Amino acid sequence: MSKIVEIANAVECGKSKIVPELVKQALEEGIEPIEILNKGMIDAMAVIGEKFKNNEIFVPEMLVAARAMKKGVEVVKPYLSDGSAAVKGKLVIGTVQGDLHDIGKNLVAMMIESAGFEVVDLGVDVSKDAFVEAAKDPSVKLVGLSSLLTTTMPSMRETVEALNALEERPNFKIMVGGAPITAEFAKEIGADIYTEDAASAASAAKAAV
Ligand code: B1M
Repeated sequence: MSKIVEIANAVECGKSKIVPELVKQALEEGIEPIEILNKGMIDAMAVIGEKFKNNEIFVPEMLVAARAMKKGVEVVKPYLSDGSAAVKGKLVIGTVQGDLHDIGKNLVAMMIESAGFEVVDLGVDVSKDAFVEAAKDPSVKLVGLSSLLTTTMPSMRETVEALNALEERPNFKIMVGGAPITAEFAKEIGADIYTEDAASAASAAKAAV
């Protein structure tokens, strides 16, 4: 069995203690860090999502898989930096109100940080007002909103509306993403940038400032 398959299986089974060790071994074998992340961990979470949708697993299993992935990401994180040392600006990021999913948001924050940004992570279930307060800081160049639930898309819309009404709006760009978000939705709600995944979020962030 390849190391990538071993990692994916361990993430799917929620083996938090084993995943970091397997990730270390994969790195020692010379497997590209981005492949470990994409094929070993992100793809495993997609499988988990399908199983949940089909009622093959339930919330506790999703939770343990998520924890296992987080442990693996901690190991691979230092290897994902693109070497951009200079601070390009500040990113404020969070998952919108009502939504507790943070793995994707954390990956986006991590990749943008690796691309040379200072990151202020507001966490999950972030209110419109908290985003607005954070965006008033004149050094903020990007505000990132993540939503994983169709039911929290209205929350993203309201937050973007509030950010668009700010006097400081010319200082920053608004980036949105998450599984149910599309480029059309981003445009409709008045966000500047939509990206599908963490790697393209980092490229778009660099291009935006
Ligand atoms: Co939940 N969940 N979940 N969940 N969960 C989904 C999202 C779901 C699609 C599963 C399914 O039904 N197939 C479904 C949503 C359905 C819908 O809305 N249409 C769902 C549901 C229903 C729920 C609950 C309602 C379940 C319940 O309680 N009955 C509940 C809601 C809780 C809440 O938020 N209020 C819930 C709870 C949970 C857990 C807490 C158990 C756990 C989250 C743990 C955590 O995040 N700490 C969890 C998990 C793990 C998932 C799945 C399985 C995996 C999500 C994930 O981490 N993916 C998910 C199924 C799936 O996505 N296939 C599911 C891996 C991650 C790397 O991808 O987050 O998409 P993703 O991020 C990507 C891109 O989307 C993008 O880049 C990231 C990296 O490449 N991206 C951005 C994300 N944010 C971005 C921001 C950007 C740019 C790009 O710019 C700022």
